[in-house]
Amino acid sequence: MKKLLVLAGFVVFTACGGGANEETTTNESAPEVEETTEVADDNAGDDEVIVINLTTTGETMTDMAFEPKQIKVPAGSTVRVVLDNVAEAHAMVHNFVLIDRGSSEEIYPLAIEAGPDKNYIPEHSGIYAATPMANPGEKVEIEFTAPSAGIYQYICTYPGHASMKGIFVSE
Ligand SMILES: [Cu+2]
Repeated sequence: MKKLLVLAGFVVFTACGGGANEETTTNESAPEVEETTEVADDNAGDDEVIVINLTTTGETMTDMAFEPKQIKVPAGSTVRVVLDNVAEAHAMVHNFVLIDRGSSEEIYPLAIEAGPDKNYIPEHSGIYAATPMANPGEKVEIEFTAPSAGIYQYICTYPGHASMKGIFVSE
């Protein structure tokens, strides 16, 4: 009997999953059994987490980049950014830092001041969320509440990585 319920839950999840994907840029993670039972619950949707799979590509300072370069989520939603650093070169150390658009030039020097002990993440009112640094081949993640409606930016605060930028839209 229990098996039947779980199976029914899976069908529901799959149906919902299609719609939810429109909100995320990519969503390749296969639904876990635990999640399906959660969704089968009456509270489905209340504590939904939008998973954003973000990759950092490139092996040099000239071609390193975030992929995708734009993320769009509903304002106030719970977002989990999973940053997958697929690079192999040693200098390709990256993080994801969500900031107020236009504040990056102020944040970069502060990040260098903060240094490796603080993961190159300074104290700054324009920073909303940040992952730890991901070494080449490493995956890191951060869960946060999407800021109020507006256009934000995500950057990498590793020294010299100012060319890595993306647009984060809360709507
Ligand atoms: Cu970087």
